[in-house]
Amino acid sequence: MPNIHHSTREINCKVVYYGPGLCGKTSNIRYIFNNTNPESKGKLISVAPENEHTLFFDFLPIFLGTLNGYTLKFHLHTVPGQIFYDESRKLILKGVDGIVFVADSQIERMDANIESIDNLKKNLFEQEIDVNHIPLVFQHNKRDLPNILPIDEIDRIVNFRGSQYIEAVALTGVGVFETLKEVTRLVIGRLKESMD
Ligand SMILES: Nc1nc2c(ncn2[C@@H]2O[C@H](COP(=O)(O)OP(=O)(O)O)[C@@H](O)[C@H]2O)c(=O)[nH]1
Ligand SMILES: [Mg+2]
Repeated sequence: MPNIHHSTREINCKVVYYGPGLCGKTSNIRYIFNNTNPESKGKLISVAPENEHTLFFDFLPIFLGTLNGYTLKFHLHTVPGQIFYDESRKLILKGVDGIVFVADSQIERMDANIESIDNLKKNLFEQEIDVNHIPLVFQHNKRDLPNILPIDEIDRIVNFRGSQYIEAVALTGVGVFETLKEVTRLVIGRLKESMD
């Protein structure tokens, strides 16, 4: 559930960009950071790991207006994709309100996509979060590359829930704000249900 602070009239929502290593998670966050007004964002923090005990992530707070008189703040996080950073992923997933699964459209990355989906399901299950209920958007990224799967094929492989998907080239920003808009729409929808 989003964190509602009644004293400061602030609602904090957590969105996590999940996916295999090098699929384009950090590129999404960088593009959002570089194309958001200074007054609508906080600092972009990126931390590189030295070992599995160092949390490896990107973190960007953005402000998205108000809801019922409360300031809406979204905290965007990425997880490290590589298999061995599972402890970091578990920590970053704690208290998640919405997920963007970034899939790498390249044919040779399908196994990595599937592995990451299975890992997401496992880690959500461990936190007793229903993978079929949490706000979730799929972003099929790297659509500019030549060696990619047709869109309906990659969607059939990774989109186990038949959720909304967006085609993207995160490097140049294609689909990046569309993805953010869709996940925040879902999270805000859930929030409104809980406030009724
Ligand atoms: N051609 C292409 N390259 C991309 C795209 N998105 C990311 N990349 C590149 O893929 C590499 C990994 O991207 P990054 O955002 O760091 O992936 P992360 O590991 O998921 O955070 C970088 O060299 C990016 O420039 C894309 O849509 N198209
Ligand atoms: Mg990254």
